[in-house]
Amino acid sequence: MPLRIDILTLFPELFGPFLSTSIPKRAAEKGKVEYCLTQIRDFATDAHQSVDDKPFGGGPGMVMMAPIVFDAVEATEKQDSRPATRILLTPQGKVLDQPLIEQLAAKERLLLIAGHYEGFDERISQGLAPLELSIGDYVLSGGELAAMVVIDAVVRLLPGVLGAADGAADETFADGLIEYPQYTRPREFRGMDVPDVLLSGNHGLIARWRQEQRKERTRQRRPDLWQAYERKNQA
Ligand code: 6GU
Repeated sequence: MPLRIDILTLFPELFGPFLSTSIPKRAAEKGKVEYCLTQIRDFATDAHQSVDDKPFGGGPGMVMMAPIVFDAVEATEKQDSRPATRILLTPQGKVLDQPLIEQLAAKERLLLIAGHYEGFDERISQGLAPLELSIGDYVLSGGELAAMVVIDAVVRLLPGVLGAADGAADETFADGLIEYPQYTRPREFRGMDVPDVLLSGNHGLIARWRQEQRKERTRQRRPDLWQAYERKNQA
């Protein structure tokens, strides 16, 4: 059974080119994932098809209305008998990392709720109890780009999506270190050479050099990751 990913959004058209390109497309073509878009506005009930309203207590911006989001979630969930892992994309959520992505890739169904406007009525979190996820400490105008980030990071981990050659095993974050530097032709470019070790043909030496590069770059560029790596590997 493919992983089912439901996407609830006011802008389903944003997802078309993304889902029909590159790895997300390949994953669906290989039967590893199925994408199902739900237009939240289809669940509006007034003449103007409103999905948001002014905040009680005043203040700027508009707030997504709870009844409409509840109806959209419940109607979407009924389309399939498998229980969905509900995910609300919000800058108030837990910041995504690779271990969390790995957990999501092991589920059978994900339901992503992408909001727009200033935010969601609090009773959406309270009543639907979704996992609340953020993609970083900056503000986007909506959750759609964040939903695409989640989808891309998840589907590339599904078994059989990436070829054996470009497997997800030995890359950045698989073990908490960033990637080693890579080179391809030409051997010399504008006075910059490829490190000799990579041309040596000595695969053991190359593997050791790459691992040293990963550690050194992580130490210099991502002291936060380096601290976590050292803690994990001292025990
Ligand atoms: Cl998930 N949504 C919005 N609107 N802004 C964000 C975000 C999500 N993650 C980081 N910034």
